[in-house]
Amino acid sequence: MNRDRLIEKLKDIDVAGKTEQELYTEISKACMSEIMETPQKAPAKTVSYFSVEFLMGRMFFNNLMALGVLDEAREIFEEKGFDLNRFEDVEDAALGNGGLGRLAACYLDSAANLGYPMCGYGIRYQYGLFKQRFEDGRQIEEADDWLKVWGDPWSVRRANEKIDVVFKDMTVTAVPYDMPIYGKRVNTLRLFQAEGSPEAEKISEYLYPADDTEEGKLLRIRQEYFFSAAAVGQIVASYAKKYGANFDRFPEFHAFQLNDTHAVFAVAEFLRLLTQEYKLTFARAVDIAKRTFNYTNHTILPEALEWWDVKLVEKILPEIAHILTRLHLHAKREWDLSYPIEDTTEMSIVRGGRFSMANVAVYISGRVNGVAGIHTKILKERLFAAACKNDPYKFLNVTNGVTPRRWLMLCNRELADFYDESLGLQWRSDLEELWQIRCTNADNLSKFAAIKALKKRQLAEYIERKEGIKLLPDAIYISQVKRLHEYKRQLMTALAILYLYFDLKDGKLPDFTPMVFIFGAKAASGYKRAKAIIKFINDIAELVNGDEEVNARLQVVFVQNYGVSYAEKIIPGTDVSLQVSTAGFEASGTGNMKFMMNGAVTLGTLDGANIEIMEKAGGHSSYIFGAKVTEIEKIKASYDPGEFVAQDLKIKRVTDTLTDGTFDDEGGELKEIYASLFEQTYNSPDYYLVLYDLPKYLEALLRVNKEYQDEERFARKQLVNATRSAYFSSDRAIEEYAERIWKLGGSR
Ligand code: 26Q
Repeated sequence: MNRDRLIEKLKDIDVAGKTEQELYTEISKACMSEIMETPQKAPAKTVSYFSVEFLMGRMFFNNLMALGVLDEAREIFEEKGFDLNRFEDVEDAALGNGGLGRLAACYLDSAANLGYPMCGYGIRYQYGLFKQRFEDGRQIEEADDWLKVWGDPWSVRRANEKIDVVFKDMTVTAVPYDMPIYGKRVNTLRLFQAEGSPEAEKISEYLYPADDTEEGKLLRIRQEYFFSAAAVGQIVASYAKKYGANFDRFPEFHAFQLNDTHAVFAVAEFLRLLTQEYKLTFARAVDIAKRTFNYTNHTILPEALEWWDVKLVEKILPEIAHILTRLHLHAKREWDLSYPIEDTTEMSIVRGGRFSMANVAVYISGRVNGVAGIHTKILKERLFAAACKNDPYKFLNVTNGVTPRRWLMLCNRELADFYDESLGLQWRSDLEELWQIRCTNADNLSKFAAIKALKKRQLAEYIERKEGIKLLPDAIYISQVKRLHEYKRQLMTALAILYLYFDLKDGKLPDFTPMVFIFGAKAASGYKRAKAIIKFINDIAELVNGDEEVNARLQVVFVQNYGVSYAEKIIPGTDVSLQVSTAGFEASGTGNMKFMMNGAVTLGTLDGANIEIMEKAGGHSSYIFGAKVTEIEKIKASYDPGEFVAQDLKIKRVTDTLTDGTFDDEGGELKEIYASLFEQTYNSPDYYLVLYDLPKYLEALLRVNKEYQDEERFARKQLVNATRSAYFSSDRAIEEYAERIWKLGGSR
């Protein structure tokens, strides 16, 4: 890539008479042509990252920054009378639900920037994650036709590299679209589009509309096999072209990473190809697969584990079902030889007429990792205890990370500029340098505080434009942005806000610093209770914001259509990051890391990566509360939420609002929430300990409220968080994967 030449190309672009979209395409294409001409060193070993989700967000600003032309491009087009910020209307590439998909995007970014060869494989959904708006406080979903207005200039269709994927009832053509990932090397994200017939096209039409529960099983199986088989087919064919049918050296050149179990059919397809096309014995093929595949687990929620009915798989993929069954027997025989006295039922690939995709992944993988220390511990002690007992070295932890390019340099360039001025540019490639910033230095503190205030103003302007709500200017900005799920406990925050509201009305909080609560979350379309919680929070917002007695001190806003681009605004403008999941349920969290990097303090439970974040930031710079993982079981044994609430009338007053007519409940949503807290539903009453942890949550919030009054001291806590966040860079995470899992050694 030739930067000067690119600048010249940009200067040559004429803006007159062009639509925004035409200009967007032209500028993007100019960048693409430079990217594509960057020469590539042939890699020694390549990582193939299999993921059914890639939540890339907006590529325009990120890529211009990566190419080092963002500032100059802004100036060039400014002079021509065009403000590049108008491209903030470009749709996000939202081909993912949440954490797992965004992690894949961060990892692609880091691998490219560190120079590791990695190719992402996934599906090019025609419609990404639904767009969300609120009507009467309720979530309305709309199809995300992300290509319609702006197209996709950042990808190249490779029709000549298409490949057929065969199902029993149809053959589907997988057409690759390649998106270059620009860094020290140019890597590729290859997304397959399904073509050939109207039924075929359905496979890549929609992102599976859930991040946790089940829906449309057959289509989901088709999606999973579709992209896994296309990717494996191409990788294996290109290897065979070079080395023939001798696959002994395959693991020298390829490491496969399964981003959760959603691509486990890749294992079966790999075995199918090696045994049927290349005539290896089954045992030989399994041996090679074992040296190639690795698996990352992202959730321990039982309802999110993949179990596919053998009958269902047989129906559309009989050979694949046969291979998985054969693998089951193969594994059993191996276990009988290696651990004859152990009970290995738990590790079984087929159980009760279903394939356990997690057990396939664990059996075949050289390395299995969790995504935060405590999560990996739970995997080893509970979910995969039997497998771990027999093969402890297979399991390891790699705590997640997020890319500091998008989540600091791009979304908070003021903070990045401050670091440049203080430290020079070295920190940009080594975040550990940030430890050198002195957090007690008055000059540093006032500069940091000014940046935080500016980012808060920018956020307030943005929210006013998008939602029509004016945020209080002099308040603590507290954000809870993430998918809506009971275990993440947005409901607990809602109840805490109501509690504060009543206290304020009763004049019980005399020195209260104004607080603004910012929510952002999408609820899975079939997840009724999550949708009810959105409705409840919007009801509370209406009550609080409309009450002249309190609305100068308390404010609630639930932003619509939260996603990557919204996050880029909210995170830098936040003082306090809420990470309040029930201990043991959030595998890691990655939003928590983005907030830390931008100098928000964490108010949260000892769950997922919060634990490690609070370790790095120190107890004085974090607000920890709530039941610990080790206590949960004991608490639950004797916990009765009805009794609990009866002992605290102020909490009872808050939960009573769900049924006492404080809010209109025509749709019955609030009653349903009430039932979830006090009755046996699909879970035991208050399964996630919302009420149990509420008093301690309130204490923590009030501690923040009080300590924020000493603004300088609070800014110090924030700066400590920002400057100690290096560990949560995805560069660190990818280095760990490269060394401990992929064995990339000399491959860059
Ligand atoms: C399950 C069964 C059938 C169909 C789909 C699914 C399914 C789909 C998506 C199950 C899980 C997901 C997504 C999980 C996810 O996003 N997990 C998050 O991963 C992050 C990255 O590691 C963590 O930080 C979060 O803690 C974790 O919740």
